[in-house]
Formats: sequence, C-alpha cells, structure tokens
Amino acid sequence: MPDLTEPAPWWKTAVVYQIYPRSFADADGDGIGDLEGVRGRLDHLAWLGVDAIWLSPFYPSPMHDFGYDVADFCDVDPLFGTLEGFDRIVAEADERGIRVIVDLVPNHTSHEHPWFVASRSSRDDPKRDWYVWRDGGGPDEPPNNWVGAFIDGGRAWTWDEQTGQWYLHQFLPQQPDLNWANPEVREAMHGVMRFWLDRGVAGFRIDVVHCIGRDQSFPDDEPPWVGIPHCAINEHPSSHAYIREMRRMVEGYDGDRVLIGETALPGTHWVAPYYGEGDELHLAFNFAATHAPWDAERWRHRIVRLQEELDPLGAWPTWVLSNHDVPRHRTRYGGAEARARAAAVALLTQRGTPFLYAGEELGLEDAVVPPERVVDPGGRDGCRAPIPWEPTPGHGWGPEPWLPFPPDAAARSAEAQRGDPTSVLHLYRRLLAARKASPALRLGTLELLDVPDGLVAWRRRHGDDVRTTVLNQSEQTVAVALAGTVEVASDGEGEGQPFEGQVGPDTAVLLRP
Ligand code: TEU
Repeated sequence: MPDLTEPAPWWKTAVVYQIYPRSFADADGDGIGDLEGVRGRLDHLAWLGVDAIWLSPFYPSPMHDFGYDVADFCDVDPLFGTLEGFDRIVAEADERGIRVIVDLVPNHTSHEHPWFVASRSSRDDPKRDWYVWRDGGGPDEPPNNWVGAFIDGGRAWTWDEQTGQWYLHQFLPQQPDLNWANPEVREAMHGVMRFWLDRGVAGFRIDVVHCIGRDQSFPDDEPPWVGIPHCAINEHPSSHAYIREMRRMVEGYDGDRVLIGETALPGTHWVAPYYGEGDELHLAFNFAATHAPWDAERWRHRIVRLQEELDPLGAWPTWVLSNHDVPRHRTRYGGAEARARAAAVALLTQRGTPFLYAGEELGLEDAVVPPERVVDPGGRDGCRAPIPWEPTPGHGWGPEPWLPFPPDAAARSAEAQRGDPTSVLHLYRRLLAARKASPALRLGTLELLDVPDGLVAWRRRHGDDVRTTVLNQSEQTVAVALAGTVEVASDGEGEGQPFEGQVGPDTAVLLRP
C-alpha cells in the first residue's frame, strides 16, 4: 500500500517538456531559435500545462554537435542570447509555475574549450590530465578498438601530432572526453553545477552520464559490441561513485533539485543501477519505449519489464517517446495522426515522469531533409526541424530557418491548432489537465488488465482515485468489457459519456469510474 500522506517531490508528478533551443522559436529572425524565442513562448507552455522545461545546450559552442560540444559551461552562446536573458526565462517561467532544467554535459567538452586547449598544448601542462591521453602503439595504432559515435565506424581516439599521444572522444573528435578519474575535473564540474543551481535551475538533464567512469586499463570492446559506438555500452563502477558525489552536492540545495541521467544504454536492466540506493540519479531515462514498435504485445512487455526492473529498487520510472536524437514517434509509427494521438494518451497515463519533446503536442512528423541541407553528422536533422508557430509561410521564423519545416507546417502550426478544439494540441492539453487532476495518474500504482489481443490496458490507483487506459494498437475495432466514463479519447469521441465498450483502431481512451 503506498503511503498516501507523504508529499511526493515535484519531479515525480511533473510533466517535463524538452526544448531544443535551435529549433524552438526564433525571436531575432536569423533562422535559428534563441532564448528570447523560448521566453516569448512561455505562455504557450503555461496554457498547455507543463510543469518544467528542460533546455538542451545553449552554451558557447563551435556547434560541431549543435551545442553538445561546449566551449564554456557557464555562459550563453551569442547565437542564443545572454545570461541575463536566461535569468529572465527562469524568473518568468517561475511566475507561471514552470521550473527550468538545464543540460549538463559532463562527459566531454568542445576541442575549443580552454581546458582542452591547455591540455593539448603540452604534456607538462597542468591540465594535461583533465582529458584522457594515451600512447597506444604510436601514430598508427590507437590504444584500443573503441568506436566513436557519429563518425561512421571511426575510432574513438585521435592522434595529436604536436604532443605525440592519442586523446579519447566517445563522440566526435571535436568532443574530447574529460578525465573524471581526476578529482580536479570533478570539482570543476561541481562548480559548473553550482553556477546554474545558484541561478535558480531546478536540476540537470545529464548527458551520457554512464560514460564518465571508464575502466582505466581501457580494454578492447568484446563481441557482440565490437564496431558499435562505445558510448552505447560504456559501463564502470566509478560512474556510480561520481554520480553519488553529484547527488550529495545538489542535496545541499533547497527545493528538491533533480538529477535526470541520460542513461542511453541497451535496456532498463542496464539503466536501473543508476538510481543507486536512492543516492544516485533521481530519474534515469528509459529509452526502451522509444525502440518499441507500434505493437500491443511489445508495449505490454515494456510496461511489465519496467515494473520488474525498477519497482524492487523503489526507482521512479520515466517515459520518453521522442527527443532530439531519434525520429519523432509519429514518424516511427508510420505517420498517421491517429497513432500519434493514441500514443499521447498512453504516454501521459503511464506510471512515471513523462518527457515531451517540443512539437509532439502539435503531432509533428520529422522533416524530410534533402541531402544538400543535411547538417548533423549523426543523421538526426529530421526530428530537429523548426517548430511552426504560425500558419503564415514563414511560420514565425526568419527567412531561412536552419532546417526545413516538418510536413503540413501551416495546418500543424500552434496557432492553427489552438483555434481548433479537435486538434492534437488540445488533446495534449486535456491529457495534461486530466493528469494534474488525478492522484491516480500522477502517483498511483499500475496494474495491467487482461484484455483481448491488439489491446493494452492498465489501471492506475491511488487511494480511492482510479483511472483506466485502453489502447488499441491493432487495425480493427475491438470490444472490451470495461466500464466507466470516457474522460479523454484520443479521437475526441464520446468524452464525458459512458464508455460503450468498443475501441477503434489506433485509438486510446482514458476512463474514470
Ligand atoms: O546522446 C547520447 C547518445 O548516446 C546518442 O548517441 C544517441 O544514442 C544517438 O544520438 C542516437 O542516434 C547525447 C545527446 O543527446 C546527443 O544529442 C549528443 O550528440 C551526444 O550525447 C553527445 O553529447
């Protein structure tokens, strides 16, 4: 029986909305999103009903990885705005009851970061050991067989002519890995965290946090992992020790500041240990759902596994369907709006903290990016298309946005959908309101129900508050023996009416008693 008296920390009951600043809103008309753009859309987010925003990196960067290559952890890139502009976002979000989470990128810096410039300047530089330098077998033989991400089977090591050693980069050569085994590095990153905590952020989304601890003997990757980016499987106990240090540090602050780890590992059983014994991450991304196809059996399996793997640890789950690294879920599920709608009902009635990716509330698909406009070495441009705000040809952006708009941008623009109560946008708003109003949806237990093939159904319960979700992932209408009033329907049909016991294809309903 859950303790119904204990107040839950905000991050358990929150819905978090991810903003990729380049793609969100363009206030200065240069075709690249910016912080003033974010500030200008806070009313949209308050109207929608989200509790927190997570801002992907807006720090000074040469943008080889569009900001995940940070050249200064404690400033704002002029392309995006200023520190004062950031402070205004925190203040104005707070006025709307919205918390601000920032992205911490602890695993690596840009090659232009002054720390790396110093480190590579000479073997005797005091910052040499802030990065990972090894001899390997000389210029032709890297220290091991690790492969870097986004470099097409390429190695995770780059030879530095001037000082005659290899440096490690689990991502691009322009993203050298920091050496977390060095306590000075850990102290410096704690300083970065304090800088943002003191400015009032509610916590951090921590980029590839499972990558920071590494086996100091740097052994070769073994089959079946040879040839895939090493970051996808890096595992070492020291990561846990470093995370515990971060946790102790943030616990010195008031207000339940949160650590959300991007634990991009092959499954929930790999992710679970990063919650520690309540002394590591508060939340860890569980990307398993982003890999599950539109199939009732697979979804059911995901829900069961999540319970089996996290519940015994007392770890609070997370749910993510889309982000800036993977094709949007509407696109992954084949493009039909009906599926995107049903997925929204499923996501927002799950047990755990849901993360929305900007634009999913508009039912956006990935943009089709012609070869001459490809900019990301990792092939992730489609999901990073600019958000269409207005139905006008420029959609609220400067003349040449950095990427093409997604399909049907006028009809799917925020303004067009706001005027249409039957839109995907209004569906998300009703779901967020339903979630906010129901302790069962926010905090309740989850029990899977026995239903016919093609359906997944679950019941959430907290005290005497109860909600039931039925999701039909098949291509037929399916009858199901459940009763209640339709609170939200993915197609908007029958809301407020008694449930008639039939769920249409690619449709989901949320029932209250
Ligand atoms: O992504 C980490 C990660 O593991 C990615 O490789 C992801 O699995 C891949 O993009 C899927 O295509 C984080 C950030 O989210 C990503 O944007 C950065 O490029 C990366 O770290 C390096 O900082």
